[in-house]
Amino acid sequence: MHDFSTHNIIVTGGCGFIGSNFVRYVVREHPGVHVTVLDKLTYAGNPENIAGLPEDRVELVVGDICDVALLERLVPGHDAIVHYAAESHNDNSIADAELFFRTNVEGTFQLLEAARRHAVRFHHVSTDEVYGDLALDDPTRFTEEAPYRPSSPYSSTKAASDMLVRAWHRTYGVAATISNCSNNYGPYQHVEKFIPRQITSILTGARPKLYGDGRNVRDWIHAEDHSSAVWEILTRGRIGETYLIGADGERSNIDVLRAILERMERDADDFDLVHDRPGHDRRYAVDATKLRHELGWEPAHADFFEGLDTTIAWYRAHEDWWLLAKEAAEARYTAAELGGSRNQMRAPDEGRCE
Ligand code: NAD
Ligand code: TDX
Repeated sequence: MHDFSTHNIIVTGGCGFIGSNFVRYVVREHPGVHVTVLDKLTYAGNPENIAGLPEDRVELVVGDICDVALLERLVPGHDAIVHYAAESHNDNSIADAELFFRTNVEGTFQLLEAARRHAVRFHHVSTDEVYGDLALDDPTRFTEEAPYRPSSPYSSTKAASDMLVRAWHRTYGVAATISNCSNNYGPYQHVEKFIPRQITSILTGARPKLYGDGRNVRDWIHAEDHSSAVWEILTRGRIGETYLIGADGERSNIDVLRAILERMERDADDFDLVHDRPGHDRRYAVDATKLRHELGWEPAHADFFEGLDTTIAWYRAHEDWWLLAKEAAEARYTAAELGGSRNQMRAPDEGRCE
């Protein structure tokens, strides 16, 4: 049972990868809740992601979180805002950071102001990237007390948005919580991101591209487990607190890529090493003890390879969902190559995989 009313919630970014997973999760698991999705439908937002959900449970409002007049009309009458909307891709932020600043910082500011004016509960969805990175041999993991040390334009705007949420809670008493989650995977993820990019490259006959030496480590969690964790924090988390979300899923990029290649019956070396991402974070690792102990949360998709199998199967079966987006995403990568040669193949002597 939750101790405050969550009958009528706004989910920003509910047509994106993780936000739409949360909308589907709430509709499936919490029958009394109505969801208003506020989404600008950028290149990353797709109404298909929430298609087929009951009309009396989910309403889509197409709009910008920076639109104050829209927020003034929309927010009254809702119990909570669950804030997923963001520009979310590191590579895009390196090519052009301006929209990241506007949506991630200004957009969060406008939502906080609306939450303050109308005394609405606010949950802010953020990332473990605000803590910077760890060395491969560092025995520690990120905790809620780790210092903020963002590396990329994307993660610096997410860090700024977290700071706003903390200040709006302390200064104005906004009933806010924050979650910082590790790398998500699963169906409906945009094809610009690592796992779906590699799967769809293989499906379209292109060679996967691995940045740098491929030894960077990400801590993977299935998007379904992120959704269940956000629900627990929204309904039972302590106001003013931050919770890290992670499922002990540390893996190197090259191991993940080789697992994909093996499952798709391709040779283990059937990929290209390409120039590294500027400022590329080496390793993320999340310690989710607080969430597990305080709220009793546990991931349901603890087997990464099982999750990878169903994710590959989903992309195989949904080419109509991703093909146009794939062409556009690869065109963006090619344009970025012209600017920074980030994705150009390295000369053979520049680095090899072990
Ligand atoms: P996504 O890019 O797939 O989706 C973002 C959604 O936000 C899209 O539907 C887009 O249309 C919408 N949007 C963008 N700008 C908007 C604006 N100005 N107004 C209204 N809507 C707007 O992103 P995602 O991967 O689903 O990430 C969702 C959230 O989770 C982000 O806040 C991200 O920082 C956070 N997060 C992501 C990960 C991950 O692994 N992808 C991990 C931790 C946290
Ligand atoms: O083609 C690629 N080749 C490659 O080696 C791509 C797209 C990525 N990579 C590497 C870079 C990273 O080390 O794979 C790793 C994962 O890359 P992304 O999918 O771009 O994710 P990342 O930069 O780790 O950020 C993600 O997790 C944290 C999300 O995009 C963020 O929104 C989230 O906050």
